Amino acid sequence: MECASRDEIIAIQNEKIVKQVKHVYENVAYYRDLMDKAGVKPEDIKSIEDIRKLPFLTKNDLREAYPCGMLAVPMNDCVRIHSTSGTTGKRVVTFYTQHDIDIWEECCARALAAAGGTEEDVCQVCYGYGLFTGGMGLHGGSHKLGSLTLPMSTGNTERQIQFMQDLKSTILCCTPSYAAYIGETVKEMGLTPDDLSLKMGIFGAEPWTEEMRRDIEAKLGIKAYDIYGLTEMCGPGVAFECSEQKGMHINEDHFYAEIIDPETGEPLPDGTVGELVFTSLDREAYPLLRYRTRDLCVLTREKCSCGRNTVKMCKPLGRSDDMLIIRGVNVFPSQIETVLFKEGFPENYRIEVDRVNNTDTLDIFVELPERLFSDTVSSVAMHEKKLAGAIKTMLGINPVVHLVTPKSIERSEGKAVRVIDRRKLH
Ligand code: DLL
Repeated sequence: MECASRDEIIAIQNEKIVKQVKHVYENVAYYRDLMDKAGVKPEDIKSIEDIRKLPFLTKNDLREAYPCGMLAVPMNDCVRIHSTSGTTGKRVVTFYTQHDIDIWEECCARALAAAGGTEEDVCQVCYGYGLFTGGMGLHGGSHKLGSLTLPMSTGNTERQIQFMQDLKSTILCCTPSYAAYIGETVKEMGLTPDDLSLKMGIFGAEPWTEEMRRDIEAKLGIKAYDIYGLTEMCGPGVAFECSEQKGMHINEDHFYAEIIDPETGEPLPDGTVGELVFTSLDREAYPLLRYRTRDLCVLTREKCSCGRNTVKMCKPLGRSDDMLIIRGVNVFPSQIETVLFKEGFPENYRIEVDRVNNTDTLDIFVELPERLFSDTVSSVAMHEKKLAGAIKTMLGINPVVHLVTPKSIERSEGKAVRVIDRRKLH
């Protein structure tokens, strides 16, 4: 399937979308109302091209329909739920039939295989298990591939490393920030990558830069692959990197991707930055049509050296709702991370935004690398000034940089919280 031609992929999508729209219209009253309001009937959708006629869904719709309003099969037919972490408002709960689980695990198995994983591998899954989709998703993918699966979940990092050594784990699955933390702990334990058998990592669930990739690759002596997904579509495995490590192949036989202008909702051509929209083509229990992810992204359709013909998405450039507007300037945390790595500060950081006397403030706390820790106060001040200058060049606004003691910023075992915006509290 993964090496299907473009024509074959489109034929599959054409067939699936017609069935899926009918399934949703007949079984999800909430979406039927949206279609009726938009004046679209299932018969109007004859091929994947017609998808543009369908109304969008947003996270707000899912919250409104919480918990079962988007369910398209009887609850009895479902075998599992998962949920988003939902820091604000209601969580999103997503349901799966056995068929949905099978598809999801297949998608994750593809991701592992694309990175070179086989049944010979030992796959240590250190994404959180439970309602979060990371643990169970990669776990299922690893089983499907036939690898020996270590269901570690997060936490107890020294024990993770002990297992890694004792069971000779070859694949590590976790968030990139946890991978970096594991790398640090390996060093602290007096070990080097040569003491481990790791070959590759499957890292995702949060934004990470190319600089961070290189840092993790060096710390753990592995190749680090990106994996993308979201709870609303199934979880991890919607898209994954291949050996080329340039963009993530979307599992297009299950998910149809579009890029739209976030302001107008108009579709944008390949190669243009916009909001990523997904349609699940064959999910039974929780089939979302034209779901707006809020992730800003670019799609490309060039031929890939790995032989897959599926559309690729770039690393998400940020979320439209993660973008900070500081003194009127659009700032993505990833821009700051890129500068920090480039300037030789690959350790942990935290961004704090506040408003004092009606003016936005931007404070960036960065851990001192060990090599600079014994420096004099004046040389630390000089580094702070230099970093602030580099960030000003990138963003156009002046931050205050604070170099802090190594290891003083809290480490993350799941998704890292790097930004604290206190302005929302006012
Ligand atoms: O994070 C699913 C997942 C688990 C993906 C494990 C990969 C690995 P949610 O918690 O619903 O689901 O968060 C989804 O996380 O809309 C993106 O903003 C972000 N995200 C996910 N993968 C990546 C990635 C899981 N590779 C939201 N790069 C998405 C950047 C990512 N952001």
